Amino acid sequence: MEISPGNVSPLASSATIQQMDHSHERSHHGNSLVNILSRWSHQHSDDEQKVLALNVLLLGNRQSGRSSVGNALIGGHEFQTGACISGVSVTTEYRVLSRNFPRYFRRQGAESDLMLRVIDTPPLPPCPQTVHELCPEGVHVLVLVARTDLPHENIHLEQCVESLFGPDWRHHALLILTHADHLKKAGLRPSGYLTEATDWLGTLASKVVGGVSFLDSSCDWPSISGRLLRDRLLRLSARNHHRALNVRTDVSL
Ligand SMILES: Nc1nc2c(ncn2[C@@H]2O[C@H](COP(=O)(O)OP(=O)(O)OP(=O)(O)O)[C@@H](O)[C@H]2O)c(=O)[nH]1
Ligand SMILES: [Mg+2]
Repeated sequence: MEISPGNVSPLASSATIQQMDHSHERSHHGNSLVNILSRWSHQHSDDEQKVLALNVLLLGNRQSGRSSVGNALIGGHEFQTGACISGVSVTTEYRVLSRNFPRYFRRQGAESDLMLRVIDTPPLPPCPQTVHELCPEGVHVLVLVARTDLPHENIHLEQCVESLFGPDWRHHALLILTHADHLKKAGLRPSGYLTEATDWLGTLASKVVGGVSFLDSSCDWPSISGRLLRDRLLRLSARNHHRALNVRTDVSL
């Protein structure tokens, strides 16, 4: 399911096109058809250059905090979160939410919107065919989500992404460790936590080129940490020249 709560949608731009064509038919001010169409196409291609659209895939185990991270990224509460009941995850189906952040950054000397397409997922393992259907042009950023207070889970996270995307996955990945409030309560610092972390988590943290972020949902992080996360994600994608990773559909996980 895909919802576009952001400010710009494909529907809005096609409506603009129709309106411009229509006003041209009624124009009596001497502008030739060719001039008007050429001006429109320049405007249109300028507009297209000013939007960077990135596919962002959330991956993690049951109750890792994936949907909460998705909410932080889009700066909202549209992804449903909550405790699982009778061992069943709250998120049982893939869900895509798009949000546009107008004039978010500058690119090639011009202001550009950032359009995030965030894909929330059921717990691991992911379904290659579904990921491919939702992102036929590939995934720009992989957001791996794990809990600080349950470090013995998620051991298969790295295996899953490697099988799904091949060895290049690490250049597109960042790791988010949720439930950071538990660290505070235990008197641990994030840096100390990582050096003490279980083998698989320490290894994963050293592999992800996008680095590690700690999140605490007991703070107001959808609005505050969301911005920091988006910045980090954008920097990572820029390092890859906004190239997307293709999904391997010939694997079974
Ligand atoms: N204390 C605390 N609770 C958190 C944090 N992040 C998420 N939670 C809570 O943990 C529960 C699970 O969070 P979700 O974001 O729904 O996790 P999920 O991985 O999407 O869960 P499923 O879809 O059920 O697999 C929810 O009740 C959240 O409110 C955090 O940083 N600290
Ligand atoms: Mg969820």
